[in-house]
Amino acid sequence: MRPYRFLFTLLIAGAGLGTAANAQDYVGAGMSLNVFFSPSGQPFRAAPGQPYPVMAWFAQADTDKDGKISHDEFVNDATTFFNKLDTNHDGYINSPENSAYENDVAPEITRIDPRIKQPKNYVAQADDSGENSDPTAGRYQKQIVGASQYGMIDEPQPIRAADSNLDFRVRTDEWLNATNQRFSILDSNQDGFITPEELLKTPAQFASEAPAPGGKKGKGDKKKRFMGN
Ligand SMILES: [Ca+2]
Ligand SMILES: [Ca+2]
Ligand SMILES: [Ca+2]
Repeated sequence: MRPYRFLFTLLIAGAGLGTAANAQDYVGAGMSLNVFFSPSGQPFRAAPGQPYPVMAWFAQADTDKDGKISHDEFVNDATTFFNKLDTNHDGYINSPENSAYENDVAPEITRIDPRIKQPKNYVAQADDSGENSDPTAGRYQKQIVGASQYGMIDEPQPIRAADSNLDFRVRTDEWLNATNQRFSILDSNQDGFITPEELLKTPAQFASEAPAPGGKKGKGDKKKRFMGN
């Protein structure tokens, strides 16, 4: 898969995502604002005020506990998640299985996190046809939506992003290709391992660490408002 094709897939994968939400919408629906999405799109949630749960994913993937994620460990982690989503075990994530991912496994991706500062001039995500995706020809920045809000890689919908032949289902080899690309992006020094130092902060992680907007109400108020405690 050539890089530009991958990027095109990422762009259209964002279609349909992104409903503005209040922080209250997350409460009681099994969702959390303190959430990290693994590179495969698996959500890791933590209670408000707890450390950002990126290391929960890291610990899960680092099965030999040597403090770094090897390529094999990364692929195994991605494969385990694929098999979890492939509920009928036919080797594909089909449309109903993808819908189950969006609605039940990772409902956070259908909301827009109110804490995340969006680009001032953003262009809407592409529609399902993939046509007219950016009438501004790249002059405006893309909105941060879907899993991109909680992930280290800008992929609004990591399952559909892997659907490189655009037939609305993800085969195991497509998933492996996407997984290998993701590993390459994250292993920034290309030594074959992802170390804690190579982890990138997610937009939600930045937002949760940012000072309160306007600075008038102070940090405590922001925490109260957005973290629900
Ligand atoms: Ca390891
Ligand atoms: Ca299936
Ligand atoms: Ca590395």
